Amino acid sequence: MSETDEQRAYREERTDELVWERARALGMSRKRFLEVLASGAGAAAALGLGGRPAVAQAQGHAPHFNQYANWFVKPTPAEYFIDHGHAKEMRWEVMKGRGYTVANDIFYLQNHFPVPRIDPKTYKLRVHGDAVEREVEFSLDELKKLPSVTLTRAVECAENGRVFYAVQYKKQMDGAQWRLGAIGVAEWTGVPMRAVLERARVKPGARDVMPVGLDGGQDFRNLSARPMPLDRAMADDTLLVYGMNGQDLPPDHGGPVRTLVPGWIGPASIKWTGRVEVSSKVLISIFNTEYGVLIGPDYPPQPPFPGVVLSWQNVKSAFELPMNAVLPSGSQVISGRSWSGKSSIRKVDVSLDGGKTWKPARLREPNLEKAWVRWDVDWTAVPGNYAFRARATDTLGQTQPDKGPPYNFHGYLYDGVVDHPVWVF
Ligand SMILES: Nc1nc2c(c(=O)[nH]1)N[C@H]1C(S)=C(S)[C@@H](COP(=O)(O)O)O[C@H]1N2
Ligand SMILES: [Mo]
Repeated sequence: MSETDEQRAYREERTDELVWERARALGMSRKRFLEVLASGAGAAAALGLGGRPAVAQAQGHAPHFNQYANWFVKPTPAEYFIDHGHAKEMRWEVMKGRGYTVANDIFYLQNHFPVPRIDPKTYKLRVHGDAVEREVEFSLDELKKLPSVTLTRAVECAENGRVFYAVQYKKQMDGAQWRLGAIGVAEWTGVPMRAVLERARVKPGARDVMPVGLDGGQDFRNLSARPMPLDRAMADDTLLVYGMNGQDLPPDHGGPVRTLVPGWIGPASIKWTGRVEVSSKVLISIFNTEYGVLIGPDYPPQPPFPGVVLSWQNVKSAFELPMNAVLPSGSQVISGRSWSGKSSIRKVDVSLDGGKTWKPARLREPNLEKAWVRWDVDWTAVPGNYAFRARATDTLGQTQPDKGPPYNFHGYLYDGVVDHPVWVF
């Protein structure tokens, strides 16, 4: 389904509003601004303020060259990744027999712009806004001198599982056709965002906090930014991260410094964080208006937002197998992992016969909140075709439904129990 007229009108109006704010800051009169608008030149373009983000552009037309050739720094070999252009999905079969965390070279990727190369020696993090008493800056060394925290947590894209909307609604969504590999768990090292904000002395009226990425140019529309309420920014586990699995945070994953908001949708965890704005007003960015919002008939707009603004990820499961797996007959161990954005997993039920019979899987330690749990079941396979299913329940009682959430325009948060086709020879 394409964007409705109403959605488009909403979006365009909002863009004009933001462009006007910027124009005013540049000293333009309202009269002149309306003239520019009326000229049809496109206010943003006329003001020299950059075009549409790559996410939108990428969907419009087939490129005549590989525009993503230099998008990432690390190699993204086909044995580890499914190629979605601006995103690289982890192949689940690669995790079989591996440890709890995902190694840096296997961790999935998603960018809206090419990876910016930032010199750690000159890198600065700025904290500013109308809700701090003073603006402060930190070099990487200064950040590293603050008491550090190390946490093992997932980062998961809100689009994870999107391809299954196509199965459920017989209609393909726009954008990357992710299966379930838009998630990874790593051991992150950094400093609590709270420690950094406290240095700037947060005022009592503070409301929203927005980390802003250094990629995509310094566009006033904050193309690589996503606000969160103050309490989430001050939470113990919201970090400014500079280490991943014991190494310096790699450029692809936001190095030298990224934000980590465990359990929340991927774009909350802003990579290459260059500044953090603390505001007394509600902040908006493209990722809580155009994207990062459930938009559709079942999600009433919450003005100024066009639908339900996303925060927490939900409960999902994946088998450590290729999508159409071919297995030998005989006894073997079938394995997978399940996760919950908000908590840890209490149980996983597995069916190896398309839902006819179910049995509980063995859960292995560790089983961390906002990360995942590894599990397995024994199976004696005889030749034939099978559909594997897994259904996880977290400690809050959230369980995976038979079908995913009601249709939403971008295809976010698919958590339904899906068939995993397997052929035994
Ligand atoms: N600055 C910036 N941060 C970003 C993005 C981006 O394009 N720019 N992509 C977001 C999205 S949509 C996801 S899913 C995660 C992906 O993190 P990863 O590439 O480290 O796996 O980063 C988020 N943070
Ligand atoms: Mo994402």
